[in-house]
Amino acid sequence: MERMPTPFLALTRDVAPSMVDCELTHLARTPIDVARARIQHAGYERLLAALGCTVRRVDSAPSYPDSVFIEDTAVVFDEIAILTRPGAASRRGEVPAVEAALAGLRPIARISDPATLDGGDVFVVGRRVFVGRTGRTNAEGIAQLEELLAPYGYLVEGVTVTGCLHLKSAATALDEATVLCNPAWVDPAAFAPLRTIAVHPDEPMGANILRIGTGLLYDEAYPRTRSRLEDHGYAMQLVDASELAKAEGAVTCCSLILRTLA
Ligand code: CIR
Repeated sequence: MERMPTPFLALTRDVAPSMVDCELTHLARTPIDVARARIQHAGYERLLAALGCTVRRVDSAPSYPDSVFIEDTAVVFDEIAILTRPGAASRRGEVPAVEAALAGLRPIARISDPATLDGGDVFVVGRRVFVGRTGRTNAEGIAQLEELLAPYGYLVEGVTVTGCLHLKSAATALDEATVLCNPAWVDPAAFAPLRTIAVHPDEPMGANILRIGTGLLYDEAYPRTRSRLEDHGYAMQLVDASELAKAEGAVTCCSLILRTLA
């Protein structure tokens, strides 16, 4: 009997043994327990499956410390997958294996020199594509993304971000009408007329939530923000991602979610 396809495909990547040498921009280096990070990552993958994803691991890249953060290497739409040129030079070698994994799933395009763009700087609501202006994504990267997406009717909007690594450290979508954000790092007006919900001020890192269809996956480290979201009627699956957070990663960073197309 033929197995029913799941609504989503999640590409993930193993935690590299070299993760202790990861890039850090806004965080001080603290010891990372790689074995524990692997256990947390496996728990994350189980939740992806529970939220309707077939989880497929891209070939591991032991010598790329940040390769678990696969989100930064591509931006995937139903119509096209765009390979990025990550802002950190140390991460550019992560891209070819992701290209191989995406081949056959979507037509492929790429961001090219001198542009830089990290997938962590991009989120989509409807046909609006919000892109952070950050240390990782430059104006050329935003312009190239705009050009690549224009034929499909997407509107690319640059968003000023201060104080954190990526746009998605500061804001992510909860659904097609609402953005969770940290107003200290991004001006909520950038998303108007969408509704915004602010993180609890004690939880500045709490604006990163992973939306999969109508499901939400969130880091258990932000209980005050979680209760705000629950008060608004949101339910979420919780994961412990504390070791990944020490590498400045969060829940969206560890997967590329593709809608399964008929
Ligand atoms: C980096 O600095 O590139 C990694 N240590 C963390 C990347 C996190 N990725 C993401 O937020 N999309």
